[in-house]
Amino acid sequence: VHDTLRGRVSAKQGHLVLGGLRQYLHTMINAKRIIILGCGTSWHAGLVAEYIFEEFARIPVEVEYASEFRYRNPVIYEGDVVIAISQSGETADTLAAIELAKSKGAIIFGVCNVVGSSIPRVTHEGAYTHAGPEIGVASTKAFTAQVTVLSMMAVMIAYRKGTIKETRFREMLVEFEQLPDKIEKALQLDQQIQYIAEQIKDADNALFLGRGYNFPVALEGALKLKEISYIHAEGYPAAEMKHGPIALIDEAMPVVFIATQDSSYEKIISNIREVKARHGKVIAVVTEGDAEIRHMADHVLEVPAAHEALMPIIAVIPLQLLSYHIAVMRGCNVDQPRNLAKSVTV
Ligand code: F1P
Repeated sequence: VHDTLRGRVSAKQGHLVLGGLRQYLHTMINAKRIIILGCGTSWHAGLVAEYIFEEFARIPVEVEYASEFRYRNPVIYEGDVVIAISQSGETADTLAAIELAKSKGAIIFGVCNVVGSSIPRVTHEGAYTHAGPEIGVASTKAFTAQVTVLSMMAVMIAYRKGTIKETRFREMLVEFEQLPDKIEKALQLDQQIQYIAEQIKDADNALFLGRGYNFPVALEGALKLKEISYIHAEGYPAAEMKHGPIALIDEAMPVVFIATQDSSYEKIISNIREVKARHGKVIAVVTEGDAEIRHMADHVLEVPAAHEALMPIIAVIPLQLLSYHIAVMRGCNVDQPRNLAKSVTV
């Protein structure tokens, strides 16, 4: 995906990446709803996809943990489209959820990383993320690649469905094209992130907050910190803070905001104010050149501007690096965290 985006992405090349979509494009375009299934990081990628599919393609989307879906009695209609997301392609819960949906007549589309794994073999069609092997157990580049592929699917379906016009489609292609360079820039934050990691590495808890497209990024940032550094972390939609988590905030609580300039920017600024008023330590991922949050937050991490729908692909990078450095400083094995398996096959 990275290589394809590096070259010129034309509608034709887009078709190549999403070759598997061709046969089921009409099914997707006409779908009454899409059910997205996954576990862990893959579920978070599904949440980002929900936002972009609904906004661009105007198709109702439900996102559910495969581990929950498989054990309840969900309503599945013949012709429902299920998108199953998995890095390993071996997750037992996702496989079981696919079998259940398939038995009720759903069309299953897989988004997997490992070529030839079990999930692509039981789906009707799919797209590989081609992120390369995940060396560590915790998914990182797989998330970036999953969200990229799902976003490309949503934009392409929206265009073919007519819910976005040619100009918007072209604008999005340029946005995709620019992603690799923006990701490179986000990776250059490494030294600054090391410094921040040093300041918060001894925390017992951390909170991650975001709105809109950045809400799933907050969930993913919290999951990465839990998985590899064993710090208890919670991700929340920032607007939910006042419904409970605000009680946790004091000077010992690092609060990571994903506060890039998008349609909820003003709202997230007031959330940052609320945390600062309670002496929380604010680390904010902001858009390059942001002048306002700089004066409020304890630390800011500037990432390049992008369309808000694609911001998760960039904004997650500093959070992955933050977890990585904290884990290393705490002496944790980042590649093989305790109790976690690369493929959860039972
Ligand atoms: C799902 C997952 C990963 C997580 C860990 C355990 O795997 O929850 O997101 O990082 O490796 O499994 P998958 O279905 O995406 O392979």
